[in-house]
Amino acid sequence: MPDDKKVIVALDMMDPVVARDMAKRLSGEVFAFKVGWPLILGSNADIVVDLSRYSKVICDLKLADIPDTNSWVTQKMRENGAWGIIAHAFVGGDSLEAVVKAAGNVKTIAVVAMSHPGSSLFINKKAKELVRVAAGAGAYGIIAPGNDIKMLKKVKKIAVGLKILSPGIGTQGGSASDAIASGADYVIVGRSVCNADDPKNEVKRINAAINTVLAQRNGPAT
Ligand code: 3DU
Repeated sequence: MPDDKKVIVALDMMDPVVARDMAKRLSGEVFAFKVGWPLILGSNADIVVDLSRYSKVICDLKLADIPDTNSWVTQKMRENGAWGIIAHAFVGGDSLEAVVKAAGNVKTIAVVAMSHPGSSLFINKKAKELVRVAAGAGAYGIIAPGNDIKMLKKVKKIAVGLKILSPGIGTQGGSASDAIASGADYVIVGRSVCNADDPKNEVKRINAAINTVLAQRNGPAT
């Protein structure tokens, strides 16, 4: 059965009990959950094992270290059942390759551009080069901002064979349907889902908006 969900929910919270409850509620509606430092520190990384029962888990540690250190952290996340791991591309091909190698079947996703205002100072100026670093290292995909459509389109043109995962949706101003229409394969949404009165309904609403874009792109089913 094709995996038709395109929403990755960022569980940005410290409390593993709250995260588990949210994952239970949203399981079946998402492509994956993304967990970052707050939850990993709050749970001693066991949350990755726990949440894997509900969906795929992407560990967003934004690794940016020397190859050996990147490799150790990646191995730990792999042992805990991660589906994906996010690392920075700006540290260079050797550090990213170390993640890809240690990850094995776990997907490596490289950050090539970011969504916050400060990213215009350094990282986003190098986005094209960083896409090449990601491709050269054998990454599965890249992170590119869903609230900067110009950047997303620029990156999409050269990201051949790489999946694009786009944060910056909702609270940071981006729209899921615009991001998908502009080349994102998946959108990452945190606060606007987790803080919604009805998070499940909010994910369903985003899924429906994305499906409309995809139906327009693919034309009527034959
Ligand atoms: O703004 P939101 O609450 O939807 O959360 C976005 C998530 O995506 C959050 O976990 C953040 O760490 C991550 N992220 C970005 O927001 C922007 C990036 O460039 C990369 C990751």
